[in-house]
Amino acid sequence: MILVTGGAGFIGSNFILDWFSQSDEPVINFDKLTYAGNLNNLSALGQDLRHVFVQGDICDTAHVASLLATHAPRAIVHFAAESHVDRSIHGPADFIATNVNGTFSLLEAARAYWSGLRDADRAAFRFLHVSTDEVYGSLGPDDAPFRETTPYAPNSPYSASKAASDHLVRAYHHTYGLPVLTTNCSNNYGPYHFPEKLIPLIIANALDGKPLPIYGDGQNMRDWLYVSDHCAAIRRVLVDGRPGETYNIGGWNEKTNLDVVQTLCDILNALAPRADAANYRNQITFVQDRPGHDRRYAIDARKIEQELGWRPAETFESGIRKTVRWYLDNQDWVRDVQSGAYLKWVEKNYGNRQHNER
Ligand code: NAD
Ligand code: TDX
Repeated sequence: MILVTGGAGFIGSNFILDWFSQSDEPVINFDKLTYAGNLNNLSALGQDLRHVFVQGDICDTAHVASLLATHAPRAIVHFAAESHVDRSIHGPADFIATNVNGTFSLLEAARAYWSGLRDADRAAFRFLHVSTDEVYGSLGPDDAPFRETTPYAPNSPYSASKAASDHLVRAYHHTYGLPVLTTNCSNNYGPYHFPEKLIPLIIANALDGKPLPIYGDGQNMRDWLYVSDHCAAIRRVLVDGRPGETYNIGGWNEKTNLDVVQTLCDILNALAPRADAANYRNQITFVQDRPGHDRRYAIDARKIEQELGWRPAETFESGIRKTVRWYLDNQDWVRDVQSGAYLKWVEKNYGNRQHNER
C-alpha cells in the first residue's frame, strides 16, 4: 500500500490510473478536493477496492498520522499542492499554507510514523516529494539547462513555496535520516489538465471561438513533458532512486509559448476545423505579461536517464496530438470543470468524502 497526496489533481490522478495499469498494490488517495481536485478523473476506477479515497488536508498532521497508523503504507508520494503560478501572484497565502506548512506537517507525520517502524520496514520506506523545475528560476537564452546542482532562485510565490518545501524535505533526510526522494519536473501536459493552464485553456478557448491569450511577446520558453512520462519517471525513482537524492525530469522539449499555441491551432485546424473554415491562429491575442514572468526553463535530464534508465516514451509532436484528441473526445469533462459541475458529481458519488475506507 502506498499513500498518494493530491491524487485527485492533474498529475496525481494520472499517476493513480497509471499505477493500477501496472500494479495491484492499493493506493490511499488523500486529497483536500480544492477547486483543482476532481475525483471524476478517477471515475474509470469505479468502486475498485484497490483505491481508497480519503478527503483531508495535509496541514492536518493528526489526520495524516491516523491514516498512516491505520494503513501502514510503505511509501508516500506527495503531489498535493497549490500549483497555478497566476493564482500565486493574486493570492499567495494558500500557497504558503499548503506547499510550505502542509509539506512540513506531512513530513512531521511521516517522520513519527517511520521512526516507529521495524528495521526492515524503516529501511524500505520512501517519501517521494514531487516538485518543479521552477525552483531554479529563469534561464538566459544561452544558459545550459537546469541540473540537480543548479542553485535555487525561485521568482514567483508558487516557485518560492515549492523551493521552501524542497528544502524542508532535504533537511528531514539530512537531520533525521528520513528516506526522501525529490523530483523536479518540467511543464506537464495531457489528459485531465485543468483548463486554467496554457495548453488546455488554449484548446478550450479555440473550440469556443474565444481569444487565445498569449502573455507578453510569446517568446517565453517552457520544456514540455507528456504526463504519463512523468508518472513513469516517478515510478522509476520510487523503485531505484537513492534516498536523499534529487532527480530532474524533462523531455528535452523546449518550445516558445507562441510555438505551442500555433501548433495547437494547426492540429485543431486539421482535426476539428471551424465551421467557417477560418484558421484558429486568427484567434491568437497578445495580452499583458505575467508579473515576474520567467523567461526560460529547460531541464537537463541526464541523471535520471543514466542512473535509472528512464526515457520519455512520447515526443512533443506525438504527445500534443494525443492531448488535443483527448480534449476533443472529452469535451464534457471540460464543460463540467468550467461549470463547477464536477463538484456536484463528487458530492453525489462520494457524499461521505471517503471511499472504500475500512
Ligand atoms: P493540481 O493543482 O492539478 O492538483 C493538486 C491537487 O492537490 C488537487 O487535487 C488538490 O485538491 C490537492 N490539494 C491541494 N491542497 C491540498 C491540501 N492542503 N491537502 C490535500 N490535498 C490538497 O496540481 P498538478 O499540476 O497535478 O501538480 C501536482 C504536483 O506536481 C504539485 O506538487 C506541483 O507542484 C508538481 N508539478 C506540477 C507540474 C505541472 O506542470 N503541472 C510540473 C512539475 C511539478
Ligand atoms: O493564458 C495564458 N497565456 C500564457 O501565455 C497562460 C495561462 C499561460 N501563459 C504562459 C505562461 C507560461 O510562460 O504559458 C506558459 C505556461 O503557463 P502555465 O500553463 O500557467 O504554466 P507555468 O506557469 O509554466 O507552470 C506550470 O509548469 C510548472 C505548472 O502550472 C506548475 O505547477 C509547474 O510547476
